[in-house]
Amino acid sequence: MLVVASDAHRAHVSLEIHNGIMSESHESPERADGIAAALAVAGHEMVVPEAVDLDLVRSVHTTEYVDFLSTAWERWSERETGPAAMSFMWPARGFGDARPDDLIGQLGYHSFAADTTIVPGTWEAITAAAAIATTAADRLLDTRATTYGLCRPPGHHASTDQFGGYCYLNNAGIAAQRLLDRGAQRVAIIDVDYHHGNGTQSIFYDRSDVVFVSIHADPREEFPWFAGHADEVGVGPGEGWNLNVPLPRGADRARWFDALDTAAGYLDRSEVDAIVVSLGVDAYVGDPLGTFELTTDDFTVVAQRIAALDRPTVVIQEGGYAGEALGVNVAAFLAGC
Ligand code: OKS
Ligand code: ZN
Repeated sequence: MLVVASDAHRAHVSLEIHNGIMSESHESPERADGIAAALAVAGHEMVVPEAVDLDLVRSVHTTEYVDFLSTAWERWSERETGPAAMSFMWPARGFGDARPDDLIGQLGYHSFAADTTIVPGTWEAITAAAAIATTAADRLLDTRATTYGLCRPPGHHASTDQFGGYCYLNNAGIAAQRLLDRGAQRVAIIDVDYHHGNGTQSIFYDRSDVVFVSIHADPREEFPWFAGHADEVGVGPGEGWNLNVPLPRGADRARWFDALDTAAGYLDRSEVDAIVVSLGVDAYVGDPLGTFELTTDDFTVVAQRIAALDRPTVVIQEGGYAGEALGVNVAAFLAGC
């Protein structure tokens, strides 16, 4: 399978507040390097992406947000000495939605969590990840064969104008928009990451041309806590085009595969002509951020079930943090495509 990847992600070494301590993010450069190494061993063809298409990025995100991301580190470094740009206040319930002029206020306005910071290499990495998603979509359309975009940082938590959950630009959303721009009538994004893809959901919530389907840990007991419930079905023209299948923390393999049947059945009925897979592999039994129990071999079966939908498919990397097993699990998934 064609794998689109870049080394540009390495410059992005972010911090997160975890267990009350500021430390290096779980979302590390070793993740993508480990996946690339495992995919090279498996014999996949690797190519670098074309230059990023910022007009495409701006059709998924607001111009204000993209401009903010492109300048945030420089603005931070001119006045702050901390190693990573982040806010310490977010517009929670009861506050207004006016965008502040000040940098710290804008960092709060454009984010939703204390797990995601902006560092010197962030812009380079996130634009490379968006380019990877775009090139993976383009090569799919050129060849009709499934492609994989090794995006890092991930994207499914990023909305039109907010970063968080280690995500800044919504790579899967950018791939889906590219498929639409090149002729697809309706695209499905199936998100199998352990965490709900709140950003992807929100970007396409009022649209019927992108169907979002997600299997994830129930937000009543897991990040991102404020989105991902089963009653979130879309609004306006998007009503009925969003399906969440939340599972309790610790759900076993049988329950997970039942959820996949539900998701796949819904997709098959949705008349989509292309599929984007948001491939988080943090539903793995050994993942430090997950509580599900999928095995390495299960990821091959998941891919086979999605491949049986028989639509042109592009696979975009999201989460997964299980050290050496991360790359092995991604390779297992690609083996089933
Ligand atoms: C605790 C970790 C917060 C969860 C971030 C989830 C990132 C992810 N500091 N999303 O799919 O994998
Ligand atoms: Zn995740």
